Amino acid sequence: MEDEEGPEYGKPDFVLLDQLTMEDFMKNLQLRFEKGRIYTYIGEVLVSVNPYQELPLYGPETIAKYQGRELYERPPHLYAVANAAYKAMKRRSRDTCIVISGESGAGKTEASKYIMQYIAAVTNPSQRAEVERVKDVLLKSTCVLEAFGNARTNRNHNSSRFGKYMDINFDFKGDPVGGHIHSYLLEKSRVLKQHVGERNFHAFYQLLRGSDDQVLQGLHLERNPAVYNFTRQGAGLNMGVHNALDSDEKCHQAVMEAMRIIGFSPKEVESIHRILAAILHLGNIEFVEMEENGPQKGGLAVAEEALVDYVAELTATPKDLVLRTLLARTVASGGRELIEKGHTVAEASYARDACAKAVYQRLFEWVVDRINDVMEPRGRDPRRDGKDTVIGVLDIYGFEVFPVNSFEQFCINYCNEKLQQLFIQLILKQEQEEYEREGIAWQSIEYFNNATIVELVERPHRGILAVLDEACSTAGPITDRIFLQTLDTHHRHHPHYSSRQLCPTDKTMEFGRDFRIKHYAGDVTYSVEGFIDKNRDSLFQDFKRLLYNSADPTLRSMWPDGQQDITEVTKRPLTAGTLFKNSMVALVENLASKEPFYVRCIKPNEDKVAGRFDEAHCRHQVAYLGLLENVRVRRAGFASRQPYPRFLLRYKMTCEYTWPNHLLSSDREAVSALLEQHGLQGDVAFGHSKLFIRSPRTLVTLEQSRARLIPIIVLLLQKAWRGTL
Ligand code: AOV
Ligand code: MG
Repeated sequence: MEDEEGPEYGKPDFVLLDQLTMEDFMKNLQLRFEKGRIYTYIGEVLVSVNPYQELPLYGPETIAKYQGRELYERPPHLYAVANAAYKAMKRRSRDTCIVISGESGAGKTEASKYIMQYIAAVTNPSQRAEVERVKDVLLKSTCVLEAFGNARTNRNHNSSRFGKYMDINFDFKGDPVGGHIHSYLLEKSRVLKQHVGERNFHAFYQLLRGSDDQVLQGLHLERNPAVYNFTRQGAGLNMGVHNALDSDEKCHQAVMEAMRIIGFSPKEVESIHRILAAILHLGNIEFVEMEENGPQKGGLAVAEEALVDYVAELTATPKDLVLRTLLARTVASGGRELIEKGHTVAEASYARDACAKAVYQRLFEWVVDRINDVMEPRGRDPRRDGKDTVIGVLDIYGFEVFPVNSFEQFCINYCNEKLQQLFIQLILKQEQEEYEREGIAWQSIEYFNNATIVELVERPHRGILAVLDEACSTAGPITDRIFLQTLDTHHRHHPHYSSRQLCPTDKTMEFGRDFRIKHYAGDVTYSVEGFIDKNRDSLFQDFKRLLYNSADPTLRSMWPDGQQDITEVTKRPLTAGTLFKNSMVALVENLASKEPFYVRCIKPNEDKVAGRFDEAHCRHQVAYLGLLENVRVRRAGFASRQPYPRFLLRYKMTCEYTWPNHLLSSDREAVSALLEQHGLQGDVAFGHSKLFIRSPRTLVTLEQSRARLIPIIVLLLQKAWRGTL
């Protein structure tokens, strides 16, 4: 591999560095980046630096170069990792997963797309129609999900505002036969409000800028996003996405086409557009208090009734009901008696916003479900077809810090802590524990374990999420401020927690508003404003019932819980934080049950500038990602380990003492004899139950030897079978 590129391109694997210091690591990373070599290995882990420019790295000829090869045969590339995960799955019929991590804008989503592109390109050589259909849906789903789940932020013009884990199912031939997407906590507060320089979800601007005049007229929309409260902040901004589809208009066309290919019906697409339009109109509705001695006796009214007409028309619900739902709520007063309680202006505005967020969230989830329906493996019978195997691809929102960070950043950063914890468990900890268990001589390596930060967030009773839940379940006016005080009491001695109350001299935090977590990737100050409300995430039942009664079957299907009568809605639903925590725990369990491959993405500079390598910025990421420790563990350790019987099963034909069966006293002896015959015994260590192989070269040698012999063995077996031997 090194020879193929020459030393002027640096070391393709950090394990090969002559000396392992941060300086050497950074020099190699920078040298390679500047020569357009954005990928480098640490063993099987791929380190990737975002080039912020199109590089000629992803054509069909490159795909062909990696197809079917071993990881170490070619220069480092995402395709090699995709191929390795694919081969490992096929070879051992084991589920694998590719975990892509790195901070916001580091290139995770782009990486996940290249991985999918690779898998699509190398599968289904026989062009089976059903497999082609599944591949089309897999590829096109990204475009649709990005429209509804991505937005321009100050850290990334195409930032994923939801987490995505996608399983691809393969049949025994290794062809994709289906898939499933899990989405995690969409940042729905963005529907209402965006920071300066940011935008709402792409879908809104695509609809406004990309639709025909006639379509817009039907939706009562004006083309200019500055007309709507929800898109006003980002109205002057374009998508700013760095790809060929750099405008909302072009993206709109692409999304429409993708939806058609996936199988959204024209009626469904129309419903989607109507829902988006209804949200925009809803955002412009304002409330006014009527005069005390006027005809309405101090009641509430909407400032512009036409907007209510539009919302009613677009959601296919009765206008008077929409109006009533906006102005009042139904409450059960003792027993089963229902009374209508009028809102104040503040309550009505709050309810309107909660409704807009919820409608968008349900729309997003419905789109995901719809894609899942289409990708559901069809007509599969495990008895006839064997069990499907799976490759999971995880592309989640990256660690992020904004000038003001809220509940959403808290969840996103907690998610990144969980993934870092998984990396530590699988790559740093288990590796060392296994050496110990197997009695392999080993010098232990220090690393920072972020388990304590994960605990701070998710520990039962005292963890931040538990304290928040308690605040949410307390009756009466509990405030965000009181929540903060409780946190302070519980965590005043925690090394990763602080607040202004606990550090009165630290002027970078505000009294009664901020707390700070020292995350593995850096310090983040969170403002508690809105934490309780966002965690509670409640919506008046009246809205649910209204939308459930819509005459539009698509919209109606998004609100099954609208069926319930208000008197039946007694059970407190799980909070947003707890739901998120549960989904993270399940995700990590799922990933840990699969054979993992890692892509560690690095953002080269804060300004999204092509080719600029900001050393300090990159060094910080290398440090917190634990990459140096990763190399150390890898260097002192072994590239591969295999239980003796499995090793023999695969390679016994390469040695006369082990083929077809060995007569030695143990499998371990047999493995030793085999390696000796190949002259490879110097590169391995013998554990109690497993063989540890130091360099990947050894595996390549064995694989090549096996590949040479297989055709001969097949021939011999065929002859024996025909009785001609
Ligand atoms: P992210 O997924 O890691 O951030 P993206 O994958 O969206 O980051 O990458 C951000 C931008 O960097 C893309 O829109 C491209 O312009 C550019 N980019 C990334 N990878 C490449 C590549 N291999 N070649 C060329 N340009 C690239 V976030 O979703 O914000 O965490 O929540
Ligand atoms: Mg992303």
